[in-house]
Amino acid sequence: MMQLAVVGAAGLVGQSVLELLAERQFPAERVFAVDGPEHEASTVSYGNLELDIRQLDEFGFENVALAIFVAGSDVAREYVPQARAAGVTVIDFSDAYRLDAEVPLVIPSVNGDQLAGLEAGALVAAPNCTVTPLAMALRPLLPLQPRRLTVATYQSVSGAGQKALEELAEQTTALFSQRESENNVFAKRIAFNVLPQIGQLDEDGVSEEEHSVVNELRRLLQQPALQVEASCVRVPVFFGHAWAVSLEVEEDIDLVQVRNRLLAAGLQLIAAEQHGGYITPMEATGNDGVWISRLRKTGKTLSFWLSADNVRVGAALNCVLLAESLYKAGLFE
Ligand code: 11C
Repeated sequence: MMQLAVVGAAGLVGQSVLELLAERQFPAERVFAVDGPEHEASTVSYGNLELDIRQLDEFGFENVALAIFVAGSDVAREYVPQARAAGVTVIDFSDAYRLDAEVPLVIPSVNGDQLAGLEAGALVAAPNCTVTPLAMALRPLLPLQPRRLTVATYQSVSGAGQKALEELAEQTTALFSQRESENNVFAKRIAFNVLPQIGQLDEDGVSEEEHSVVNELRRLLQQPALQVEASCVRVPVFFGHAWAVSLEVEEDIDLVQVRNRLLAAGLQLIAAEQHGGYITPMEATGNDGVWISRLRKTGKTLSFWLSADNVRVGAALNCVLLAESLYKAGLFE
């Protein structure tokens, strides 16, 4: 039996990680909830228990075998090395280590082989929540020999954290009450609007989120030459991301075979006659599905609509699946 820490436990992803650990009965003897001082909550739910939130700068990592970091890249850069120095195995959901050649970037169902041979004290990076469901949907399509991916994302505000949820709620209420409201998290009003920028733009006008999609996908799919055109957009939706995907491939596309491949990989494939023909972010929220709808082809281009719960499936579940994989590999015995 082992002990584990969730760092960033008070945040949206942290709470979801704790919920999933309890739901899936992760075999931990004890779970510590850890976070920085900026959160007001003093406890957080873990199954039927309320865990006290421990201060990160006072936490003794030597007490745990595994730490799941869901606290952003600044915290990861400062505290992941400290945890590893204490012999702790770390799963980090931030962009601090995702492109580090020394650190595997892993989704178990996509490239779980990258976990082979890891030992206690290892660091594993978990991809961006905009990348994980997309990589899961694309992985079964690799035999078609993808040449070029064009993807537009429709990202809910929960991807930007609790304060972003509050900003959308406040702006929406203010508009109905004919009150002024402020833009703090987002550069422009998000309520009843869409914003075509997530993260800073580089000198070529490409956003951080778009770079994340390109670089992490290439790494996860082991397709370093795949051409990827990503346009990442924030939409006024609280939970659930969506993607409009077009994949140009070398091989002829047989839609029956494609459907079979997607189903065999565990994806939720919606036919035209089911659920009104497509699954929206609202319907994808609160469950573990990676939902593919409106599958169609034009010549050698396969297109579909993808939806998933960004907090649960895009972020927290992959961290918990990684923890389960490492546990099964015997890292904590
Ligand atoms: C969003 N996917 O939806 C982004 C958040 O893990 O690098 C990106 C944070 C990350 O806003």
